[in-house]
Amino acid sequence: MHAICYILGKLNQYIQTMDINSHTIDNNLVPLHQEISESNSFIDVSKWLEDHALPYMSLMAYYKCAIMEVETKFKVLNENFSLGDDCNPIESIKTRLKSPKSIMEKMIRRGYPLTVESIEQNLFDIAGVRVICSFTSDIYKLADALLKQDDVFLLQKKDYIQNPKPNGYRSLHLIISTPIFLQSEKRMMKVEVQLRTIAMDAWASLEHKIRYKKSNDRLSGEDCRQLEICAGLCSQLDEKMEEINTRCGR
Ligand code: 0O2
Repeated sequence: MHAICYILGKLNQYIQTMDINSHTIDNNLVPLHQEISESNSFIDVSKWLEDHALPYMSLMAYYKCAIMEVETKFKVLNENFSLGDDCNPIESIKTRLKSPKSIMEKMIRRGYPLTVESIEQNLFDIAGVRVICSFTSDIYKLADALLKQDDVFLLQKKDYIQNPKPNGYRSLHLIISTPIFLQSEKRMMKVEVQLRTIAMDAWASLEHKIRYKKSNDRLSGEDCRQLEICAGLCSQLDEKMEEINTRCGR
């Protein structure tokens, strides 16, 4: 398993710097093949690459394309809304491709077979687009506008703003399916979209950092309670800002 993670990690590094043309993939594989051969002589590298690495690399490249498509959709909506309201609803957009380590961990945790097909079938959050909005109302306005588009299909919606997680986490999560157009095919790809306000994002980022630092050791009950209180304060901040903004006639 360690070897697979290592190789997938290396593959991901290569994907960051190349386009999805298959000829380019082949050329990029030559130095990669050498590097892996030297450090993992105990596996049949050529066969492994042929059977798993190329399909994995292609799949990750498709997810990268899907991220670009969805990010562009939000940038277009931001421009469009700013024409009407004279105010941009989006503060920033962050994107990420799930790392090979996280993919493997989730596949194992959920007991799915470790194949490329199974990764595509079972994981919905490989491509992630996080949209940080100014106000809570902007989140729903943007989500509605995105879901109205005729090439966006909603697969799953989790509204952690209306129903926050027990620890206080708030965000709107959408799993959508949307097409990418390749040289000779159209491919439907799943993308996880998370929409949050600045306050929700600040809380989630800091909570993630604190929890990550603890890693193997669980947070104490008191620390969990304090984090929940902070989430409540962020929620109040959002409500107040929304109120003021509405009063100011936006
Ligand atoms: P990353 O690197 O941010 O993507 P699972 O994915 O198995 O945990 P599920 O039901 O598929 O569970 O997804 P869920 O809980 O709807 O959303 C998962 C993602 O939402 C997480 O991704 C986080 O980004 C975010 N999230 C959910 N709950 C919390 C929370 O309590 N605190 C923070 N900071 N973020 C949260 P990943 O994969 O954990 O990481």
